Amino acid sequence: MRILILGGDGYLGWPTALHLSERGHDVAIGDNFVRRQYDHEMGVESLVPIEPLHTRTRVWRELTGLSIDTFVVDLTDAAATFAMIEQFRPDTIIHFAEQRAAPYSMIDREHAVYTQHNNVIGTLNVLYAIQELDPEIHLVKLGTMGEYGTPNIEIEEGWLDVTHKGRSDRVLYPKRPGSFYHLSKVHDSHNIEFACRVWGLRATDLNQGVVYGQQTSQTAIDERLATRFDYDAIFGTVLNRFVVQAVLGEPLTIYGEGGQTRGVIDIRDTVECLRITSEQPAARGEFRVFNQMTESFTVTEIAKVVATAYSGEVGIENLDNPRVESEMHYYSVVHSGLVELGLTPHGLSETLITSMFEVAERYKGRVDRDALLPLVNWRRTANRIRPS
Ligand code: NAD
Ligand code: USQ
Repeated sequence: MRILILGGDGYLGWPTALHLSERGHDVAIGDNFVRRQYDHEMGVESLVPIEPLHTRTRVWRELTGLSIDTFVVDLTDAAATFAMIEQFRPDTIIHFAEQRAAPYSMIDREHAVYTQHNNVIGTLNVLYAIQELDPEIHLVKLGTMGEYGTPNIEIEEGWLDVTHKGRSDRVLYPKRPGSFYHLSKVHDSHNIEFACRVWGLRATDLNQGVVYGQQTSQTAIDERLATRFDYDAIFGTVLNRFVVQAVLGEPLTIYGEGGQTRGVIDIRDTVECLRITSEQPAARGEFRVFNQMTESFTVTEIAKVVATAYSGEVGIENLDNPRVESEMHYYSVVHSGLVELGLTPHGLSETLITSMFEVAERYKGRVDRDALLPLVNWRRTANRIRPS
């Protein structure tokens, strides 16, 4: 199968490209490297050094004989997006290419507008390109569990059967997201569902939980194939941050009471979900939704798992929550669709966390401790991103 991976230079896109290449697919990557620019803007770097994309693909070819084509394309540029798809002629497009940090989208007006423009317009351009160039292409789009928020009823996989005043219908599950970033994903989901309904496109929306881990069997072959590891308060996700904080002897930063519950997934399961979904496409006209998470934990539980797994002393600090979110709530999620298609999930284990401690230990000299502090407050419309 010919698979075009948009955002293939990122944390998840790069390991997915390697996984699918190793499985015999013809893989190409499209990316504009804007994630590397955010690092310059924020004054931080991935904990683990990462090679330029051309070095990554060269090393992969030298080690395996497998080629990965690359396109330097900004998805908000419609002409370039159409040209890339016309040239590569994919069967499947996996779309990771968005600004993905909730705190980044909440810095100020400019970052909120950038995030929604980049994400929503990029996805619209991809939808138009598919419809005009080849409507058989299966779009596999990364959504997020945060689209749903934390409703007081069970979260279904995308759709909800409703009976209201004696009449019944099947509707898109109501959304109540928690940042302008998460909202951009809701807007994407609606646009994609509409394109499936009116043009008969085929799409799978993967509402993914918070990802943890840094290595897959392919990235571990050679350090030049490593994917990024973000630990800062803007791009770093909770479990990855807690691992780095433990190794540095810094307290684990629980925001608020810590009762907020999130679905999580191991990076090795992420890449496998993408393979399974690509190899078993949605039908024409179908907007298929899966909840791509394997377990859920409160933030306090995640902190305790990390503290227990670490051999040294670990402090835990409850900070005033910089976000506006429920800190104690009901959380129950249906996530059987991907398992039914063949996913065998990895549970969060001490072995995995121990391997992350090893990575953090090796590179801890690269950490900028100031970048650990959460400075973006949801209640403010203009935030500093560095301590003054
Ligand atoms: P990332 O920022 O590391 O990677 C995204 C890639 O997309 C980057 O390489 C970036 O340069 C590229 N990109 C962004 N805008 C682009 C544009 N306009 N044109 C071309 N390329 C562009 O993010 P990630 O952590 O790998 O996440 C990938 C996807 O998965 C995102 O859509 C994110 O919302 C979703 N997701 C991530 C997580 C997580 O925990 N990391 C969880 C759930 C969902
Ligand atoms: N949190 C802490 N302490 C920290 C960092 C985070 O308590 O040091 C809390 C947050 O308040 C939040 C939870 O942990 O309640 C998750 O925060 P996060 O930064 O790990 O994740 P989030 O902002 O939701 O975003 C990440 C990815 C995003 C993806 C999302 C999946 O950056 O791309 O969409 O996870 S989900 O959370 O399911 O929406």
